[in-house]
Amino acid sequence: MTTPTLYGYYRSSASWRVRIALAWKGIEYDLKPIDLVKLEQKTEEYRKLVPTQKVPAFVTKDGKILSQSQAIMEYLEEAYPERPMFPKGLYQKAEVREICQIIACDIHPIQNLGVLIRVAGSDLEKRAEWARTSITLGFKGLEGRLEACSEKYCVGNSITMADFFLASIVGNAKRWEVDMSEFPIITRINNTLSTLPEFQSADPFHQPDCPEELRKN
Ligand SMILES: N[C@@H](CCC(=O)N[C@@H](CS)C(=O)NCC(=O)O)C(=O)O
Repeated sequence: MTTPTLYGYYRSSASWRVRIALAWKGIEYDLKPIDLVKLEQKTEEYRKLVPTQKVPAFVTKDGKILSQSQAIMEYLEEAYPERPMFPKGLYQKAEVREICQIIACDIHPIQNLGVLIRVAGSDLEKRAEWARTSITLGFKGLEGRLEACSEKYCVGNSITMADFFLASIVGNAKRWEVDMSEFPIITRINNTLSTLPEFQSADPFHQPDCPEELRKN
């Protein structure tokens, strides 16, 4: 048994949600930063480890590797049952997965770095416009869904995995200057989450691989 390892990048929202889960569960881990801007995910060495060449990836305490943030988090849920990330009810559990997938499958992929480069090349303004529009369209559906299932948090009154996905995608929305005034429920839940220590410590600007000039104390 060894200390688990997270391969991630400070600004990657998929890595961010796994960091929140690790903090939530109180799991100690080693961080191996993969600098996406320097294309370290494209090296042969990383490809051998993670054939999809994306972050996050997680090496378990018994040395097994996993990629895909939701798969990693569901593994953590079963391997470390303290502080559950799912509610007990069958329907509520499915709602948590539904919110996670709205974010991970419908919103996140169309605004990630690989897509921005393909649609806009090095034109930073065009990249920002694409990301902003994609997140805005996705948030319309997310806001509508949350109207039905949210209370204090995304699903009811307990923190769940859905909140980890929400906090990280709102981080991207802020980065691309999405007008959040259209999304009062998303904003309210995110404001509550951002006061909690597990969310603060997982924030991109508190990570060791965050450049000095962006780092928060
Ligand atoms: N569905 C994956 C998404 C992984 C993903 O898109 N990661 C991005 C960073 S957030 C990445 O590694 N991008 C590098 C690239 O596209 O070259 C997950 O949830 O883990």
